[in-house]
Amino acid sequence: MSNCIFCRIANGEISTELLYEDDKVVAFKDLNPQAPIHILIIPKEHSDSVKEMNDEVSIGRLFTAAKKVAEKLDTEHYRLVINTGIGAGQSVFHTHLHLLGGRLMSWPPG
Ligand code: DGP
Repeated sequence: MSNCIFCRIANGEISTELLYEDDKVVAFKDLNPQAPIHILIIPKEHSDSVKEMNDEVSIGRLFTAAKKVAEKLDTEHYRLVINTGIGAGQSVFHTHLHLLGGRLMSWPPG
């Protein structure tokens, strides 16, 4: 049994409603949403952060999946974020892409 929470979601050990799944990626709602739409898109294969992802195809597939999720949710304006490292706000050390939408967002972020 993995002690990585996102590995356990990706492999079905923790039952979670998936909004999207393919051979490399799953997507599900964030437990602590920061916007009306807040989805996490993760690779099934574990890496601590995007810094450890070296496979360009897998990195690309995260973004392709995010676009599909946005289309599925019919959201035209959205933000994609990858927090990398504690100083950038990363708290779960399994690479994930945040898809945020459904409200106006300011720039620069806080
Ligand atoms: P970050 O801070 O960038 O590492 O984002 C981690 C996000 O993961 C945070 O917004 C809360 C979310 N999260 C943490 N644990 C769980 C969980 O068990 N299930 C779900 N759905 N989301 C989780």
